[in-house]
Amino acid sequence: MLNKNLTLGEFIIKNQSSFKYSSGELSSLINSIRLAAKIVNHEVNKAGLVDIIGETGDENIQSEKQQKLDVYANNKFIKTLVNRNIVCGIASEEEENFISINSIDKKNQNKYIVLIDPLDGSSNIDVNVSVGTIFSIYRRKSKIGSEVELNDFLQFGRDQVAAGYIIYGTSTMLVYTTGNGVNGFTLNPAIGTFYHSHSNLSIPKDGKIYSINEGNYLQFPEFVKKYIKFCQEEKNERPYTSRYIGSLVSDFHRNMIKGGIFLYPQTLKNPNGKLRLLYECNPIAFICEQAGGIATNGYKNILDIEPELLHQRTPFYCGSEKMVKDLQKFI
Ligand code: P6P
Repeated sequence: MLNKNLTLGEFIIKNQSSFKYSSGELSSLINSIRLAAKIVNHEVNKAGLVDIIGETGDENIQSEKQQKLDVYANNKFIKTLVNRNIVCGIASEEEENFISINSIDKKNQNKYIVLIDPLDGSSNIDVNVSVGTIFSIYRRKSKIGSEVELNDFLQFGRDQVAAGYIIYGTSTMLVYTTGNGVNGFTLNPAIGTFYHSHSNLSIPKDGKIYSINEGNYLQFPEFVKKYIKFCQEEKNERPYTSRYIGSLVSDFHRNMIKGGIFLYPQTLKNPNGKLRLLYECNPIAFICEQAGGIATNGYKNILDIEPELLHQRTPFYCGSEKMVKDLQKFI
């Protein structure tokens, strides 16, 4: 039963017994992400007013132009997580290598690592379109107290203990799962509190929205071209509609609420796909599956892809079960 007066903090306490690991640490983890989300939200919302929009002139390791808010968000999430003394390692889209907290605090006994895309969809910042933060949480595999290792980050998506996103949209929402369903919390900016607004989110089994950048059509694999034509065929009793915001969190969130499929195939420019496995596709896939949807690279469930590189990319198809299965029929 949804209680919209329940705050995120109260929800975590109420449900921490369902988290199979030490509840206190998870609560601290989600609470530190909540704090960072409020700080970043404040900057995103006023970005138009101060000189924080625009490019820093630097490039991140993806050789994408870094927007100032990207850098700001990255620094805030890392600082909040380090200061709260909760995790032993952090990996970020904006950082070439992972950050070992152990090297900062030798007594670090923390068990969790976080992978994060601090500001996804950043190319939309200057045009005032929704952007988001995506996070993925694992328990470390290496010995507690030792230096965190690359293998702590290269874990199967299926082994995530929690994952979520913040969407800085018409309202700011934090959506996350710890493996017991998906819940959404909406920020009341007047008092800076997230309230439980969406209980046990589930993706409709079918839908009519397909989200893809059709500008790359000529480069798509044949099965994707066939699926797009299937969606556009006259005979459909309810015509499909194409919706593409160009911000993964926003496109996925809409599809989760209304039903739909998001597609980012490989292209000539990105032969392995554009989206990153560890801090974009795996967390979204975990949420998608928890909400009753499917997330695949076309051939394999995203959560079962063995990671080899911190910033590796993958083709990504996710959303309503029937729509993803319809797509796979064309493979
Ligand atoms: P394109 C944003 O840069 C992003 O990483 C995702 O949020 C989004 O889904 C995708 O890239 C958009 O890419 O090539 O269609 O602009």
